[in-house]
Amino acid sequence: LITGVTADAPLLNQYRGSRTADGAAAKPQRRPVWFMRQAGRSLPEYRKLREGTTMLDSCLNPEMASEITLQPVRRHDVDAAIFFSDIVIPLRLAGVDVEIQPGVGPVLGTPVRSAADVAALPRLEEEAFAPITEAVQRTVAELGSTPLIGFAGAPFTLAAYMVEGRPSRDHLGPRTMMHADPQTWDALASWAADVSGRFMRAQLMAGASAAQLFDSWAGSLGRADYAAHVQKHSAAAFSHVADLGTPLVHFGTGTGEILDLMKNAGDSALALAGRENDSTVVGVDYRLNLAEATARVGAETPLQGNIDPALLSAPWDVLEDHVREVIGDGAGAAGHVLNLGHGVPPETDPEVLTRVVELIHSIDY
Ligand code: 1CP
Repeated sequence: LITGVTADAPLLNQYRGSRTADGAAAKPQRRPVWFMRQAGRSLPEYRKLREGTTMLDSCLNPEMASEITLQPVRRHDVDAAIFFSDIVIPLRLAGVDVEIQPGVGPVLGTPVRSAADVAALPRLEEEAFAPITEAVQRTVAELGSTPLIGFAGAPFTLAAYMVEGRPSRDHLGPRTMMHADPQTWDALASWAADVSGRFMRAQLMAGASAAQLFDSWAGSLGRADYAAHVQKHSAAAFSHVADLGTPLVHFGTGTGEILDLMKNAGDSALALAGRENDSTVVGVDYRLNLAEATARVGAETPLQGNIDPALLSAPWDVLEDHVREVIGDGAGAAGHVLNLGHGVPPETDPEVLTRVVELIHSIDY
């Protein structure tokens, strides 16, 4: 049964396929929109607050993490907040030596490449989530009726950083490991699924209303590899939260060829939790037209996306035409939450984002 759908949560209505508890179509008051990476680099108030604090320290300071989460909601009037954190936070909480290097991204002191390395990974203790719980509770108290989205990195994307030890383009290390040493791969991906799933659960238990799994780099995998070596681990991550009744969102970039498998990863966790009638929300990147995405995943699947971030720097009329096209292409899906096809580029003019939100809210439907 779909519960908790209220007239004041247009985002959750769309995530649930616009259905109310009795199955009737609900018409939200406005078309919902939020932006991946809305919290952070493009905002001057973020850069000011972060001065002198490392990225991961700011994530683990509940007051700061909460304030950064709220900044884009105040500024842009978006329909959801995304929790300010990072996909490598569960690693740090477990005691793995990881940093976010400015201008680079996540870097590990010791990459994880052998069966012995995986066996030596520390256990993530439940108490370690205390700063996350506190930050989410503070944030939800301030947000009122605006939902907070929790998130985590999917096992493949997280493991990609762990094996490479730093950002990479082709993710050769993890892709080699899943074939050369499938047992070690499965052990590593299981560890990653456990910490990511529990990270999402901690956020939902503290008051977040939906959870998004970021498999940002899954687009480097062929269908056969995703199906054999990755899908079950992403399903396992979702299984940590599927019983909580909230919408689940699954996003990756360059994933047009595996979009149905990504939906199935979430749907299998929902089915295990007795939620056969709910569909995973599929996050679509800018490469795939939303009407084509619906053809690939089925009309019962709510979609999220997929404004091309590159067009945020194009002349306004070009951007406006593109946003209207995305809305038209998403009309055939059970629900549609507007978003970008990947994160906000750091150099984006924040006023353009505010204007995009105003445009989306002004278009009737
Ligand atoms: O130097 C800085 O100011 C830090 C930059 C930064 C920020 C603001 C990083 C380092 N992470 C974040 C926050 C963050 N990361 C959020 C906050 C909430 C929001 O969306 O507003 C989220 C959801 C993430 C998730 C994340 N981290 C992803 C998945 C999303 C995506 O963009 O694909 C990934 C791949 C990461 C790893 C990461 N962390 C930071 C960077 C620069 C990267 C990417 C590095 C790479 O290219 O491999």
